[in-house]
Amino acid sequence: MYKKMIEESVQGNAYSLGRLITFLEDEEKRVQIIKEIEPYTGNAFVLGITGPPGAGKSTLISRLIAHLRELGFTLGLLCVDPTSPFSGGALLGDRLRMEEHSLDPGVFIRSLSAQDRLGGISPTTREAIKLLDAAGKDIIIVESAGVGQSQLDVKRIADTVLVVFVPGMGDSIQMLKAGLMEIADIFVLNMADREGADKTVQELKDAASRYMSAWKPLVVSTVATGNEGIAELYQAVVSHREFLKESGLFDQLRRERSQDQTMELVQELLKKEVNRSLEENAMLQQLLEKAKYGSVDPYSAARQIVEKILRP
Ligand SMILES: Nc1nc2c(ncn2[C@@H]2O[C@H](COP(=O)(O)OP(=O)(O)OP(=O)(O)O)[C@@H](O)[C@H]2O)c(=O)[nH]1
Ligand SMILES: [Mg+2]
Repeated sequence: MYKKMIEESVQGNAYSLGRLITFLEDEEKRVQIIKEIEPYTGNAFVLGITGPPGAGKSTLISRLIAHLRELGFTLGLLCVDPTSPFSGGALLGDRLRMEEHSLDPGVFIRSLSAQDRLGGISPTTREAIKLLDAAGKDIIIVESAGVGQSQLDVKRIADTVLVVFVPGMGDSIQMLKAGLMEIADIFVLNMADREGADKTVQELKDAASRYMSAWKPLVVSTVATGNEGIAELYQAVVSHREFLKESGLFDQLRRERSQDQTMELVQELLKKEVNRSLEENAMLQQLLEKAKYGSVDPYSAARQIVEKILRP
């Protein structure tokens, strides 16, 4: 059904690509599109960028895109909206920051709502990456503006994760504690034109040196507004990519990602199935009622319900 649109998208038709991404919001359509698109995927490199609100992620991405275009790469950019009341404003700001790329056919930019996942990685984001990949984009950048757990989820879809910091000691230590330490492949200290940059760089370097893993995060300073440090930042990405390829982690991570996604889908399908059974089956409803009034304890009721659903 979506064959024609997918063919057009694979051949570089941005209009069809945009429509397909819109269809992803609908689960039925998403399933059909993904079945068809899978054979075309697996070539793009996925770069995730996260960090606190206002750290300069969008400005940095805009500069990075300009640099990557000069090197001849085609690009896809997905901005995962924050669900905060500020998202409208942030979006408008992003649009302005990305304006220089809006007429470039080599760059496809799309904002995605993340309402179902609080700024994290929704099924739509995951599959939009696949669509961009199939459409031949060499590098796909995902800007995740969420905070907390949702920031960490970017690791689940990206090959390389950049975490953007700004000068100021308290903040960076807080962020590292919040779990960003585990997901960062590269620490970016943006706004290096601000006071305290040297000190924060040193802290980040100290933190990186304490990593127990084979890859120790690289630390890069940038001034996004002044276009400084962008080539160095890309070089750090290249180093990480080489590390992933040489160590065999690149393929391993991607396989794990497919497995991870499958598990997620299994759980979703089961949940739906359970809800459907509970709605339709009077005996199960009775068990729920019994738990409600205390004639059966919740553990026993839950076990009996699951038993009856799985082995009716
Ligand atoms: N001084 C200075 N200002 C910067 C730098 N980079 C970005 N800014 C400014 O910081 C503000 C926020 O930049 P954004 O790129 O919107 O930050 P962001 O991280 O994408 O913000 P959200 O998407 O809202 O989380 C803008 O006013 C930028 O002009 C920098 O290197 N130095
Ligand atoms: Mg932004």
